[in-house]
Amino acid sequence: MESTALLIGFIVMSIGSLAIYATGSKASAIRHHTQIHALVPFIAATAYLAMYLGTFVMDRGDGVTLYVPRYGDWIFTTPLLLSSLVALALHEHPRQGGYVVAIVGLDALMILTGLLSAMSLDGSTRLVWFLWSCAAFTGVYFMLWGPLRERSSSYGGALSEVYRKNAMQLSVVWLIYPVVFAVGPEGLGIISSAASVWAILILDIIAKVVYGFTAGERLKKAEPELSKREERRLA
Ligand code: RET
Repeated sequence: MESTALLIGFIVMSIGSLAIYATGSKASAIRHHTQIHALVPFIAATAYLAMYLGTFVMDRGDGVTLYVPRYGDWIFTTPLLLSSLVALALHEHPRQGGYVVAIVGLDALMILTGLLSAMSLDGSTRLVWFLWSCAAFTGVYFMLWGPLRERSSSYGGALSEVYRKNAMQLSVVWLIYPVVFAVGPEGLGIISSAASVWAILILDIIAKVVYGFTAGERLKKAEPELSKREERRLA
């Protein structure tokens, strides 16, 4: 059951990566987004291959299966997806480093403490790490909808609209991950291990492949405006 889902994950992510790169814009103002959006499913394909082969798939000690490559995937892919949004929000603002470090730092802590929660055998320890991970997650949302949204709005026009739409799509999909985790075997154990693997596969396809395409299409439409701004800045 699980192995079918893992194999599908490997195939969909590999093809998705190539397709996002092939169809994405290579215009200088936005090609970095295409490169990032294509790299994300390639990393996921690697993780799904590892999980399919059983590499770093282990028993927690109480019969619950831990899929460690999943966290290895997320620790690289979620910062990449966020960096693309930060780069968009701060298109022409100098000194973006602080924003990238803050949001990536919070995001990495969210994934690491999520792994600690999944690894914990004791129920209350698991809950504490889960809540701490949610606190970091709240910080990520705060950055996206507070300072970054404000910066992107200061440009107005297509740029701020693409930021708002991409950030909204990402925020809605990402919110479902902790819910699946909480009801899955690593959390409360309400749904089976197989159901949780399938649910995360669907989420991963939406958050990486579908997002890569739709975010890329929105960027393509805004490309003339973004290029014009870039030309003006370089002039
Ligand atoms: C965990 C468990 C603990 C609480 C929280 C979590 C959030 C995970 C998220 C994962 C997103 C992954 C994506 C991958 C695709 O590229 C670690 C499940 C808050 C938000 C979008």
